[in-house]
Amino acid sequence: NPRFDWADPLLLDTQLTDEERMVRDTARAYCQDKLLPRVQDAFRHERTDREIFNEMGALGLLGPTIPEQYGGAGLNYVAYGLIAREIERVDSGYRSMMSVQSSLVMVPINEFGTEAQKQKYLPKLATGEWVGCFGLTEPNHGSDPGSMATRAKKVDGGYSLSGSKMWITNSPIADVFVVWAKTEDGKIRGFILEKGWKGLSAPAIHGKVGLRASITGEIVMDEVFVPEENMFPDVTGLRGPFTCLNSARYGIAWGALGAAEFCYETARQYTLDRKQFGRPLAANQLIQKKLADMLTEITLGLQGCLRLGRMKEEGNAAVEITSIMKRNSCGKSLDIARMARDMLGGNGISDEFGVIRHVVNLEVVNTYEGTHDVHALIIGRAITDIPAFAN
Ligand code: TGC
Ligand code: FAD
Repeated sequence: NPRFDWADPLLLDTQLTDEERMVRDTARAYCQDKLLPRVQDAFRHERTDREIFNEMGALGLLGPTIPEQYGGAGLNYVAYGLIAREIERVDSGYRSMMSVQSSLVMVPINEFGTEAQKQKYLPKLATGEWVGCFGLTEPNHGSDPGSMATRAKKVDGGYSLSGSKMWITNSPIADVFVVWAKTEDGKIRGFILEKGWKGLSAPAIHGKVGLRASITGEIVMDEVFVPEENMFPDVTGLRGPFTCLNSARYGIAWGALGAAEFCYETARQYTLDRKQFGRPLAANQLIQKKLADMLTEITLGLQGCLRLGRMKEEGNAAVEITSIMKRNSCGKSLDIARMARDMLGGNGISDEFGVIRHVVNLEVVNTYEGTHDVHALIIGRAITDIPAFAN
């Protein structure tokens, strides 16, 4: 009789190629050996370790899907997902740092950039010598980025950008800013800005309750001159930023389940070890039901992510499937983290056990890159052909 594996019931591991397993093992070793020991302190003191970009770059974890000729690792989507899962098993903030750099900065430069832009920016982003950020959200326009107020005015030799972006991961430490703005004809265009340019600043946002190991800020642009050669030449409209989001949302779908796995495994061990009423907590039916619910959702979710990764490789993944997976993984992982927090009793409140940190992180992950409800509306539109968020 086949034996049940409580950590991998559908034997996901056996569905991976040798290369994918090797990438996963490399990422896992780095995350467990180098990231895990510093996360509690980083989270407690709201400290982002810039060195992490160099470390990830040295291992090929930045821009994993970008071709090798531009410094990327040239890996497939499943490998990228496995990396996100391992990093987020430690902390969603560290995965944020990686996925913004990889999907939201390197992907658009690779997809929409000129040859000169690719050669200038991608290799240094891949090594972590440069940090990138992605500015779409504004103080007054989050779920509805099509209404953005940031403007790019045509001037001699380029564009003058004015406006502000809000809640931007990595912005206070960024060297490279991928910013989306409307030109005078009302079309959305993408621009690459560099740290130090006149009129550009990126103040940090402090006091976040979640994602404290990942720095977040604004991007403030006061007539920043951007030379013509720093605009993406051919992409217009929301297709530009959404192409980046398709990749990042896919990575988040894997990543959030990595956080859920940590919470489930922690709750399992804790309830096996801790005794109340003279026997392990895990001997109680209520506890076993919670563990069963957690493992069921994680297992089905991971299998869905793997299927989506394979579909992306085959080129037949409709974008709405990414909404299904991002929404499902984030919502379910948040439920699992909250349940695990409860099962740890008072200790669940302590940051020493890691679970409450995942709870507050996952509140953010469930909100950014399209909220849980906005993804429901994207899926609902695809089912009914009626957009519920627009007139
Ligand atoms: P809509 O009419 O739906 O589409 C406008 C144009 O965009 C195209 N499009 C897509 N293209 C590629 N991929 C997709 N997923 C696409 N979705 C739409 C579409 O075909 C159309 O093209 P065209 O040529 O016809 O103009 O636009 P809408 O304004 O009605 O959109 C509504 C909605 C809800 C779908 C959309 O605005 C949305 O997804 N809102 C959520 C916003 C969001 O996700 N923001 C993320 C900001 S970045 C971030 O959070 C980073 S955190 C990272 C970290 O730290 O890890
Ligand atoms: P709103 O759009 O104001 O939504 C508020 C509530 O209303 C939500 O519950 C939403 O689901 C609901 N809602 C909105 N519209 C509808 C509707 N039509 N029907 C029903 N309900 C609706 N953005 C970037 O561009 N780059 C980044 O790097 C980045 N990093 C981030 C890092 C952090 C830590 C955080 C918190 C956010 C980050 N964001 C980033 C922004 C993020 O993408 C937005 O916060 C998110 O898209 C939601 O937008 P909002 O906060 O304006 O909420």
